[in-house]
Amino acid sequence: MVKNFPGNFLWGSATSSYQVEGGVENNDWAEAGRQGKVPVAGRACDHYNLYEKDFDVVKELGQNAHRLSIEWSRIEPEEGKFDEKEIEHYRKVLQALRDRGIEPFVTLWHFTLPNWFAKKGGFENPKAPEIFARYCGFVVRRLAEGDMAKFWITINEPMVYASMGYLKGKWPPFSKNFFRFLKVIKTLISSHLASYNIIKKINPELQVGIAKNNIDFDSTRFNPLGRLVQVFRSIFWNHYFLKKAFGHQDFIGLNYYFHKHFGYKFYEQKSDMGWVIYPKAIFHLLKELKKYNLPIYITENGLADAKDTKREKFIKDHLTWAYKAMEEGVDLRGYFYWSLLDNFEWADGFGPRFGLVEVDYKTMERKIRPSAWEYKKICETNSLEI
Ligand code: IFM
Repeated sequence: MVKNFPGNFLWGSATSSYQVEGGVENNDWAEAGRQGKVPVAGRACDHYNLYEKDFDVVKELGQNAHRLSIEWSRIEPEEGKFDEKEIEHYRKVLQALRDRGIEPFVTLWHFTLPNWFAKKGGFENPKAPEIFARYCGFVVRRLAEGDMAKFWITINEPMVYASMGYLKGKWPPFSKNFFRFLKVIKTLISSHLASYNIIKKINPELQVGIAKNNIDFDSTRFNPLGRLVQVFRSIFWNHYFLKKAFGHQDFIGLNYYFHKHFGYKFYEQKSDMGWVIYPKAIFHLLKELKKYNLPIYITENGLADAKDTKREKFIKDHLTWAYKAMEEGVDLRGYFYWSLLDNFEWADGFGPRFGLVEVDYKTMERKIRPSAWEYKKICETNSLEI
């Protein structure tokens, strides 16, 4: 059976600056790395220098869109001082995508804080929304001109950031404090609102959204307590931020990785990181997002699979369920596999292999994995044969 996607559907893959660029020294992750609290990204994939070659690969793989992020600590290395040289770098990066006919999705903030901002309390600082919006305004004013980039994501996975950094204590600033966690969520919401307003003021035509990591909180229908708990979890984790941002989003970016069942359930399929593989969840989550009445892009979906034995089926199964959601009225407009390249997986370092493209971190050589050629067939034919 062939499933044909709409003609203008966007097919791509995603990365983020600190995870792939290399040479980033001036942010909180690099600092925590120097202190031995987290692994060090160091040269990462050297994408800062090799981006043209990497975009040749994106093109070769038949993708018509690409999601990347801007490293705030490069653009604003000191408070209020903006580095034109780095803006020029990202202008070239976006131009390189345009030259290849690839639509950029630009994330303004993907987890890493410039050191000066971290020292000021980061997103706990009540002035953070103003500070963040000033940075976003600067970048967008410089980079959105002449149709260079139409799609902008202000914040990547706010709940994951708040939870890993302020509740679980695994990421900078390594706090385990529920009140700080709530405070950061609140400030991230205000930061999104402030940056949305500034971007729309610069150019109302630009499409601005958030990349939201939503979890499929499941339970059997025979467990009323389980169901209730899962509904509350979903209201808080999946919808609180989106509801607060209501009226200040032109699209929703869905990052899907997690399905959580209330109580024990055996799952046969897991990724190299032990994450359950449960493609139907993407259908549940997309259907849940329908009520916002906004276009949706799957801005991340992927797995760590070093041997590349599960990735092809993973992509096809998730797309099959995403397609079903579209058949049921969900306005889904694009899919970005995470990730284009193997990269720095935060506290897990370089172990997990998420890439469509394998990276040899010693030689920086790239090798396209077999599953990427299968994904290419989908991207190029704009259809999925199952
Ligand atoms: O690598 C991360 C990315 O930075 C944010 N979303 C989830 C990915 C896999 O853990």
